[in-house]
Amino acid sequence: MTDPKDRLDALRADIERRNPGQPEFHQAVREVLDTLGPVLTARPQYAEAGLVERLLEPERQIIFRVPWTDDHGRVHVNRGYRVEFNSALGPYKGGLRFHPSVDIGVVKFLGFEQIFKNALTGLGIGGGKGGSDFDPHGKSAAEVMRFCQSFMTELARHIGEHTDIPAGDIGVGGREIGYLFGQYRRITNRWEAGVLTGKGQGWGGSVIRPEATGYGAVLFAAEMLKARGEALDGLSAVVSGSGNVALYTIEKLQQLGANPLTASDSSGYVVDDKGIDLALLKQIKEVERGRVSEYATRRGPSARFVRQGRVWEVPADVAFPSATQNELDVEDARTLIANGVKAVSEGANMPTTPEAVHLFQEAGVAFGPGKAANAGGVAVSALEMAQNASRVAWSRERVEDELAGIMRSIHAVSHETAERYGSPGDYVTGANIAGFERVADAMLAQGVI
Ligand code: NDP
Ligand code: 2IT
Repeated sequence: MTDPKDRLDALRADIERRNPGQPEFHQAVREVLDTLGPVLTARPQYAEAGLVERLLEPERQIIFRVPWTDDHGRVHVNRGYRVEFNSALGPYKGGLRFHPSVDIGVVKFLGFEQIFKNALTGLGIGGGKGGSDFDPHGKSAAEVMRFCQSFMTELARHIGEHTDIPAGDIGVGGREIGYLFGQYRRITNRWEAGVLTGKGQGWGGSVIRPEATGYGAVLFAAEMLKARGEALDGLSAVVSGSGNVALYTIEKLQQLGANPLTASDSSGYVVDDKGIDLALLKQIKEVERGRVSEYATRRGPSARFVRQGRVWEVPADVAFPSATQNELDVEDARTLIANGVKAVSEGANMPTTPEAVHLFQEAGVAFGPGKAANAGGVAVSALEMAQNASRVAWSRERVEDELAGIMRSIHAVSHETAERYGSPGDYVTGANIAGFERVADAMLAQGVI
């Protein structure tokens, strides 16, 4: 039989040839394939069943036109996507991203990662992702609503509580989920709460869902530190982004006694020597939908705005990339390591370039990959689905406890799997193999489909 390594190399080359112009998808695939050699050697039945080949091909890819009219009566046309990647473990589950950089390659990278992340939660959810190249920045609420309604008019026929359940991601938060849900309900004439997650708490949303991704990323960092006999309490932190994930990363860090010093957006970052004033940052980002630079203007002398700078140049003990893919490169990793960083926990999806990941691992920094570290968001989405199915709302304490338990269990299985396959402390290998095994076993049992 072919050596697994040769087979994986051939598969990678094949993916690059058959999916041209999709660098993010190639990167996500390469990062997973690079770690699967040992499991394919140990379990030849996976290779015999063509499992990796099947995993790499989405079950379905949907691309559609989204026409909408702006406040001045001008017509615009965007492109909408939903990639239903793998449903071996449950209905497709994953967010929607509205950002000008969205194309089919970006949606496929996110959908591919989602398969393994969702498997790691231990809950019954398959992997999918969607979105649009629509740019919400500078649009009025009425324009965002009309866009969401047009987007859902097409998407509605493809989704459903037993089929595919979207949620938020970059550019899609509670407001957008509300507009999308309203249009779905109007089109279908069904109160189908479980078709979208991240809903408002008065109409089917789960407590803690807005907080879950950021909270989970911090809990994962705490677990990594604990495994080394250390704790978050008293540590300084750098956080990138100032959206949903970043804000609740900062909140949980403060709850656990750490001191987050930074936040950023695509124009630059703020650093606050006294630690971030979260009430002010939330007011600017969540209420006023303003820019992070305004924080420095309003906070006073302890804070400054660094235009076009990267938060990674601020010395700190732990780092939380929470904005977007490839935002932390090899130069940034060198700087963080030189400044003595102990742990990096990815709140965003694939924010660290592969070369930077290797540098962290070589330097002995605890590195938590997004598939494991940011799985708290989708995990609480699955808990929202459970509440919707039973028409019961759980308490804050119950959801917080469940989230903490899931993050501990993702850490434990990633840690244990890395050890079992001869890479102790390598959470990338551990998370990839643990997620893969769960999906692969389900696919094996369900036959060649
Ligand atoms: P938001 O839209 O709430 O916030 C995104 C933040 O990242 C903003 O501060 C934004 O700045 C910044 N950002 C986005 N794109 C870029 C870019 N190309 N360059 C620089 N800055 C950028 O999104 P979320 O907080 O929900 O998502 C952040 C990351 O977390 C993403 O990678 C997402 O996939 C991931 N994630 C999200 C989950 C969730 O539950 N929401 C769950 C798991 C992962 P600006 O406003 O200037 O664009
Ligand atoms: O990347 C992600 O895990 C998300 N954007 C959340 C997906 C979800 O279905 O809650």
